[in-house]
Amino acid sequence: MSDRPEVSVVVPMFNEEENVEATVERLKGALEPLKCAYEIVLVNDGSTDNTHAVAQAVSEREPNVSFVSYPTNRGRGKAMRVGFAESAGRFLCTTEADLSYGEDIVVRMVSELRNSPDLDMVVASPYMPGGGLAGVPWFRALVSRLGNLVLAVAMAGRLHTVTGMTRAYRRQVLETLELESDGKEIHVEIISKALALGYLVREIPATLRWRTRGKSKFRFRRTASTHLVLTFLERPMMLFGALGFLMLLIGFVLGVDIVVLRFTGSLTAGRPLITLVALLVIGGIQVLSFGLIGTQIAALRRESVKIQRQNRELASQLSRLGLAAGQEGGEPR
Ligand SMILES: Nc1nc2c(ncn2[C@@H]2O[C@H](COP(=O)(O)OP(=O)(O)O)[C@@H](O)[C@H]2O)c(=O)[nH]1
Ligand SMILES: [Mg+2]
Repeated sequence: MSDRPEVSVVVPMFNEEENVEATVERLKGALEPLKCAYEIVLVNDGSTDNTHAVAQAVSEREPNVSFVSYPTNRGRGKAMRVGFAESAGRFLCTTEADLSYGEDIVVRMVSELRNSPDLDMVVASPYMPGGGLAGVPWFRALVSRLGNLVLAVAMAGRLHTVTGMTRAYRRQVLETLELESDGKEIHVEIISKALALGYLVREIPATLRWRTRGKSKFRFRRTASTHLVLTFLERPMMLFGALGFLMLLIGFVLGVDIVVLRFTGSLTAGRPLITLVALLVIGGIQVLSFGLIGTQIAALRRESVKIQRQNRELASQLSRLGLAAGQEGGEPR
């Protein structure tokens, strides 16, 4: 394909040998009716099964399929970043190798971006009204629902689903974000940074179906810990505010008790209760102060995302100018 594709679909894969062929076929079937140039970018994230061979064969056979691969497993975030760097489309989509949301979701997301020129990013959302989960084991569903609820509050409640990977972006969004996550927390990182930059993000209702082929690579401890850290980085007051307030409240109630004991005459000097009240009040104020400082740091992080974006835009303007000057002077470099 000579001209730039309109749509790139990035599919990160870790041990997905059973899914590669069928997923490419289904995506092709969904993308053809769009009547535009498209590419499917398969990223083999150090699979230990036959994914490499199968994906390579598919990419050699199919003109619209490209394939990137590296030998060790680096995590979903890394795989997505590699896929983004390989993609040339005006719209970039990412979705699961097992097509948990079906193949049509890609077309629905791209249509949404095409029809709304102000919109920068679309998220397939099982947790918004109209969306849902189908056949997902209860523990996974519970963890995911709770996680998204907490993260949504941390992100000022503008979205219902922030951890999902099935999304579509206008190219410029991904070009301006400085992304660093290697794991699946990259999805939260992208939303957090995109919102900080004022990009318009919209959800569309979607149903996530549990995979029928291949195994889920979900690891509870890793996912929970990375996502909890992100929540508190995003909104430190959710931890420090609640804890500090609780300490002050208990300190206050016990303080009232001491005053009552003092006036009923049964307070003995040096009671441990007095020390406890002092500790709770001082500790509570301290923890709240941590929260305030953390909030300032979170605001600074958001500012630095904006500065990173300006730097990237300046750098690309400079390189365009440099290129133009080089062409004018006729000096080949
Ligand atoms: N979990 C995980 N997924 C990866 C990794 N590298 C690529 N992926 C792909 O990310 C997508 C989602 O993975 P899945 O195991 O279904 O995760 P789940 O949806 O959270 O259960 C699939 O396309 C995986 O093949 C990795 O290191 N870990
Ligand atoms: Mg999955």
